[in-house]
Amino acid sequence: MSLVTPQPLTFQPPRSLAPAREPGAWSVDAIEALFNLPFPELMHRAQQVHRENFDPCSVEFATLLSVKTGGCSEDCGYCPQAARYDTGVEASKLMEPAEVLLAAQRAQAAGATRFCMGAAWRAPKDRDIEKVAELIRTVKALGLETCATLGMLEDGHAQTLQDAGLDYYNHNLDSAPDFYGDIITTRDYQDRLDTLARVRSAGVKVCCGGIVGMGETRRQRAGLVAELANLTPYPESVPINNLVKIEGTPLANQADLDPFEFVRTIAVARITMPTARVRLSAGRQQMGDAVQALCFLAGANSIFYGDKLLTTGNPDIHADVQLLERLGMSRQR
Ligand code: SAM
Ligand code: DTB
Ligand code: SF4
Repeated sequence: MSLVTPQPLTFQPPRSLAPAREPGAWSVDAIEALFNLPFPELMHRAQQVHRENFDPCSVEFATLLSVKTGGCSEDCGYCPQAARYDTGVEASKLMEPAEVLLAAQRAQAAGATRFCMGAAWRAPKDRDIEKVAELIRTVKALGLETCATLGMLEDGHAQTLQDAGLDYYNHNLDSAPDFYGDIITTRDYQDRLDTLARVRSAGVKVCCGGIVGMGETRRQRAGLVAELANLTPYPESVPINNLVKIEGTPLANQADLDPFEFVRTIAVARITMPTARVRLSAGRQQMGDAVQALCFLAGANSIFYGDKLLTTGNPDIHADVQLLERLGMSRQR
């Protein structure tokens, strides 16, 4: 019989093994080289970086709510909310604070720690910002972390949102600069970078990622990650979405991405943005438990939690809780 009493496993991050990198230091070549690594090698590197910076068994739960749905003037080729595509999504007005409060209370009771409000706007108007600021105050008062995604922001908008208690602003680069124009023509890459700069300078944390599986090449996936990793500083939160194919949009019949390529994208995001929350975002419902588990091994440590994303489905909350239990993982508190 052993005389040694087993100690409970507690997480202690080792001292950093990752070399410090200058801002802007990631070339597309270097990131493509990571993508090209043998899968076990890539996963090993991603796990090393993950463990240096996070408890690898803990996952953040963020709940989404579409506070203003559909009727959007933009032409984003993936989006169910663009008015110009016949997707069956009905346009609605901005929700009232009381409705949002109920949804946020439900999310919190179910275990979410972050609440993200999305609006299908190209860019909010001044009066929209005032109304969303009220929604942010309402959610923040519950003790939840707040996030909003409202489209492009003008000078002053981010500051008003920050004053109301906004913790994060989500605005995605979506794809590599040299693929972007195949997907969206009504606003350009620089517009997005300008909004991200306004968010940063108002002291709101940046949530910025993209979508894979839109027909881009591996090099273009590397190009997207390079843009994200070279933001100075890189985003605190990085949502990696797998395209959800929507009937009526130009990308409705896009071929499926190899799931291992999606996992590789997560791993490369983790290695290049070591302290970011890398969120396994849209596309989980179509993914299966085993691929999701690989994403956690690759360094994903956040999910959208709740039966709905903005307009499309997401795994049932009980299934998510069970998945983490089966993996011996837990939600971040
Ligand atoms: N209208 C605002 C904007 O475009 O910034 C905010 C909401 S928009 C729906 C937020 C993000 O959702 C998009 O940038 C895109 O990355 C993601 N998204 C939208 N439709 C998607 C789809 N079908 N599959 C995967 N991700 C999607
Ligand atoms: C992000 O990167 N993905 C979320 C959130 N940020 C706003 C949105 C996913 C939307 C998927 C399609 C839909 O449900 O309408
Ligand atoms: Fe509009 Fe945003 Fe959808 Fe583009 S992604 S069509 S801006 S709601």
